[in-house]
Amino acid sequence: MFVVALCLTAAATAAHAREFRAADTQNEDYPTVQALRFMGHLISERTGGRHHIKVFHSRQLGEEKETLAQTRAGAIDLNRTNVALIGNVIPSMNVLAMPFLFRSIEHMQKVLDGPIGKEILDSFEPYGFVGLAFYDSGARSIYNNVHPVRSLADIRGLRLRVQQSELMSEMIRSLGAEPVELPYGQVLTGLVTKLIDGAENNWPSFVTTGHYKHAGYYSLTEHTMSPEVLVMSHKAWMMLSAEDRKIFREAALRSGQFMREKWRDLEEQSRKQAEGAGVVIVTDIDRKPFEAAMAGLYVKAQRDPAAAQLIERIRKVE
Ligand code: GTR
Repeated sequence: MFVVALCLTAAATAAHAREFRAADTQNEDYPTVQALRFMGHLISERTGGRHHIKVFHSRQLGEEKETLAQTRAGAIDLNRTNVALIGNVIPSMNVLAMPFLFRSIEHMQKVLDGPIGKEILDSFEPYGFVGLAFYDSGARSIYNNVHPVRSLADIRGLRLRVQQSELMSEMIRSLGAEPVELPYGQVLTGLVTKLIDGAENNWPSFVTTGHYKHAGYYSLTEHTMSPEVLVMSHKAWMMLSAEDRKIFREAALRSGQFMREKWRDLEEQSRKQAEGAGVVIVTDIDRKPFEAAMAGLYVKAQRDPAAAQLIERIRKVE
């Protein structure tokens, strides 16, 4: 009887041992990818080797729009994307990408590390996802290869690549530029072939992709601080025991802390690299007209009472 019970337990454990596939668009050494690996080590360790995470970086599983659809369907287990992409599906994610919402990186971290961040992560299940953690992503700024951008007049008419996100398109359109939605992996070719005049992103993405070699003007517009988010497919989550879910959640949160230090270093290093390569960095920008031009986005977003409330709560965090 005892032997039978033991065998059954072993069989059940083996049946639940799994390799989880994680998608990330960034390159092998990018902080988000390192964080996913770190999380995988923690999980293997804490489950006694039962569970593993295999990280597919550099868009090996596809671009964010597609991998999100696959994660939702359960074909990919874990996915690290920018909130602007998942915002097409989950409205609260678009709130986090709103222009000039966060006053500073510290403000953003306080919101995401606190009760608001937790509530947001806990609200994904109706959409087929489970929210595990936020990762830092700094601020996004506009870069181009035509001329230095200091004012709205300089932006007018530029063809700027944006993520495949309606909100990001609207943001750039409201500044008077022409948004071109392209997947991340096509931006470099877009710059080289002059399909686009520029794009917008944080320092590490601008540099690790090589965009800085083809867009010599980087203007610190810092128009959005859309963070990164790590989600798990609801289907994969349902296969985990209560104990394993706790392990996954804890490992994800620790990976967020681990990532922060790597992020800060890379941000600084990337800026220096761009500067060293001769990129003109425009810092003297009056952001007030930018904010005013984008105000309509708030009017639209606040028509949804849940979004309006979330925006207000975020603004109130000191
Ligand atoms: C990066 C982000 C990626 C991707 C990319 C983009 O900052 O880390 O997940 O969204 O921007 O612009 O496509």
